[in-house]
Amino acid sequence: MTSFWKKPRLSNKLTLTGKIWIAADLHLGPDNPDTLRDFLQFLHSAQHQAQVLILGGDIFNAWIGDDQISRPAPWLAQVSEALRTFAQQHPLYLMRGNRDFLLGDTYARHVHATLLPDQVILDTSAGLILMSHGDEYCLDDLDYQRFRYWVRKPWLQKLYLACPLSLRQRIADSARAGSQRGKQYKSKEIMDVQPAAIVAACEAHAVHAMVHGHTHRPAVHDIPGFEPVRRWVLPDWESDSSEGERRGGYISIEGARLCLHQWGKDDQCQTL
Ligand code: LP5
Ligand code: MN
Repeated sequence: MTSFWKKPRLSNKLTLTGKIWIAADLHLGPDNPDTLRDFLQFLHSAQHQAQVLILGGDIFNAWIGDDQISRPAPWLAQVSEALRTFAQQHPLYLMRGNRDFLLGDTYARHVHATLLPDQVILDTSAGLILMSHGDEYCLDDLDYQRFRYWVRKPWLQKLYLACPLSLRQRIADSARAGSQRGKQYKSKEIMDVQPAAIVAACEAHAVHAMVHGHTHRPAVHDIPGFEPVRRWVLPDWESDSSEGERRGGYISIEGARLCLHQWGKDDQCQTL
């Protein structure tokens, strides 16, 4: 199905060769050492089994500025070192999410990675795929879209980044707490992507496959009425839960096939 949409508009195209691994929503930070351990193991496997790695946003639980790297906390030093080791052998791409939208070129350069724009077309052996973190399509979550609108303002970011790191951390902690409180009162539907927004984005870019994270609802989703369009949704990672549940996984692209791999579940593989 190469001509489902009429007019291709390919911007931000990234041509990739070899086996690609994509993960998102790692939410790494000082409070989840087991997730960090699993991620470091994943990076080690990726180094041997993949040729390209893309981290699709919310790599960090709350990114308060690239200047953290001048005196990194031990957990961050470990992550950066592991990313750099991977990037010395293979291309590494980082995308921003809603918790690490302040990730910048300085950090990307620090780990020898390339920072991606919020939407990118992956030109892969399996075909063209639109990739994004996913939050921008949650258009029914008005409360979140308002938050997003403001925190993406360059003047507000500049103001925030001019504050001392300790104050930035306190603001980030309170934003995280506010987010967690607020989510208790929102329905799953409101926090999901809006199908019409996905269809419009795929149409604008003339693709019929999308990979995103953010919703923490990993699956290969069809969009009723727009069957050629499919959303491949990445899982979030969590290995520190007190209930002992361990979540995580990634999407691989090899040859003509995409596979969704989730810890403890069967792989789901399809061609586009
Ligand atoms: O992230 P998650 O899964 O919990 O929920 C998201 C939406 N929430 C967010 C907020 C982030 O988690 C907070 C990230 C902190 C980053 C560092 C702070 C930098 C501040 C920089 C200022 C320039 O994205 C949540 C969605 C959910 O996904 C599902 O889609 O519903 O949306 C909200 O909860 C919106 C709320 O309105 C957020 C309110 C936070 C309170 C604001 C406090 C102070 C902010 C100060 C700004 C200067
Ligand atoms: Mn997210």
